[in-house]
Amino acid sequence: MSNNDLQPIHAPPQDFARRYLFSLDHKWIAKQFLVTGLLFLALGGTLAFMIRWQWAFPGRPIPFLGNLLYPSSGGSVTPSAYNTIFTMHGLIMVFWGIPALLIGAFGNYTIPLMIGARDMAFPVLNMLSYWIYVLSGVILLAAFVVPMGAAGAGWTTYPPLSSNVGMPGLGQSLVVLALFVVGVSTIMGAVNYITTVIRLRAPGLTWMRLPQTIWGLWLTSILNLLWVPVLGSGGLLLLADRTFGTRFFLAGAAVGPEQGDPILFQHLFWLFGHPEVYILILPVWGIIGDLLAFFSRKPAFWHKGSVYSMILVTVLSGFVYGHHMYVTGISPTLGLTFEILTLSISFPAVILFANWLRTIWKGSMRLHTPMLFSLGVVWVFGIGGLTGLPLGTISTDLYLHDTLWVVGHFHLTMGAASLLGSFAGIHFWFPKMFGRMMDERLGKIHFWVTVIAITAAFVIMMAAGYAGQQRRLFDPYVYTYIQKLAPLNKMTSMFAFTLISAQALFAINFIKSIFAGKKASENPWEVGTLEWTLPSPPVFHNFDVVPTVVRGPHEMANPELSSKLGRDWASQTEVVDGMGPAQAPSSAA
Ligand code: HEM
Ligand SMILES: [Cu+2]
Repeated sequence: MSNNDLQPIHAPPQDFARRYLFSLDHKWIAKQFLVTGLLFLALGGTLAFMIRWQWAFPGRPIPFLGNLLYPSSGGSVTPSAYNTIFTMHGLIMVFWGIPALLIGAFGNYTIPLMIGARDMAFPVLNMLSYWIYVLSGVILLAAFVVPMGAAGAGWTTYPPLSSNVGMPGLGQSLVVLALFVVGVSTIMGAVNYITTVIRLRAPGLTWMRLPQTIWGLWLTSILNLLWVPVLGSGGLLLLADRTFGTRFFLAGAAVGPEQGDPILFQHLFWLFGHPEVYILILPVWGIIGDLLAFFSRKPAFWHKGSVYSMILVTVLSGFVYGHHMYVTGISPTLGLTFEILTLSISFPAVILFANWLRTIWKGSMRLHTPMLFSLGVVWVFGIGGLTGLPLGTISTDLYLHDTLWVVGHFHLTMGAASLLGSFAGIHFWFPKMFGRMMDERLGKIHFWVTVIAITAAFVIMMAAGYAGQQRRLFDPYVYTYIQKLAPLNKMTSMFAFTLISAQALFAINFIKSIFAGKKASENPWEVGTLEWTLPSPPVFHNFDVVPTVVRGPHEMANPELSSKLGRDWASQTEVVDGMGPAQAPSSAA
């Protein structure tokens, strides 16, 4: 039974609801995730603006939004409102913004097209995963309008602060419920992605012929499947504490004889929480692993080594979470074990990094916007990765824990890298998604302003952290030792304001190009992966005939092939006389 039979061609739907709302087409669902994710990023960015305003001009009314949101305090933020701002900023960025882009949009769009499939293995599950994501977003937003406001216990939601004692009111419960529901959507997506890559690869598309983009997304889906349920279980127990008066995470005299344990929640949170940082970066590693090769016009250096490194990081990511808990009174032996495991995870990361540098080395680079953003990821991830070492090491972490060094570090490795990686992916696949090109000039201006401002904003933040400034402080300047850091904080905020406002350039470019961008050809970037063998945009059922793959994803600059084809790239399906592998293998081993 060939793949052609395995995946019958469905006729495109006719009615509006099936076509635009409850579509089963992975390409449309990808666009739904893309637009919804961008809106949540905009909300997360607005909250970041408010944080940085408060640190630059403590107590001064927030421009544009202050009077609307905080009329009772004359438009300026109150201490409890500030707790809600950074908590919801972190949660929205990590659970509703970035994953919708990297996993929801790119996963949905690229997986079937890059493996030669007509759709996901479970189209209905796919459609439902988007609408359950939307439902979780509605529950989350509802928390902003209930009495006493939304969650305010930090994105880590640690009890007892996140219990009824620390955060009375419905808001915190709604946010924990929203986290549980977005987790359900994530697991649905993971099941779909994992099955599709295993079952629907085109004939000849062996595992090592898969583009790194697909490896990144596939491994991320495995992490989601393994670790999101752990967060879900912690959330349910916390909801039980808040709603039914159980005491899973409550301890102390007031609790009575049945003592719970707040530290237990931290274990459950970080068992998920550390793999989560790789869930947000593996798709980016995959995307830039391909794009750096495509735009350097060279094969990806040691492709196999990069794939094995991503696999090793995926495995190790579940064994290092204790580095978030060095200051919880963890036993020295356990602490040291987590320290060694944490530092060892840098080896595969360094191999990946070295492979990226070797790929671009002596490449004939085409500095189109997707390439610039990919190079931006290499840059911010390089700095971010290095600054993680003193946090993985117990002795230095005891000093740096909960300072702005931590905040700066994860914004570079998780925030900036996933943001720049998302822009690289959007600029790269936009022509295939919408049949038009994005504006390169606007794209380049957006890139340079963003990469300079994001580096400055987060590196300077680390300097404030090194000087001892703690995170999550409503007014840091109540502490005399932080008062001298006020100018530094003001400067950081100026860079953050520049960064946030520069995203308007992207919004203009994105919307304008959808309707008025230059028409895109089938393969504007001249690369060999399967999606670029299709029209821009592809037909509803993707492939008229499921292709047969005869080579890897990065066939570039092969002199023999170039002389035969008269160009420096070959597609994964192109059989070239006299060039191996001539014969197409019977099935996808
Ligand atoms: C637009 C750029 C951004 C700026 C200027 C920014 C700024 C900040 C600042 C200043 C804080 C510290 C708040 C405090 O400790 O009181 C913070 C916290 C946080 N940010 Fe961002 N951020 C940005 C983008 C992102 C992105 C893209 C992500 C995620 C992928 C992210 C995730 C987080 C998380 C998880 C926290 C911790 C919240 C907590 O302490 O509970 N941020 N952000
Ligand atoms: Cu970690």
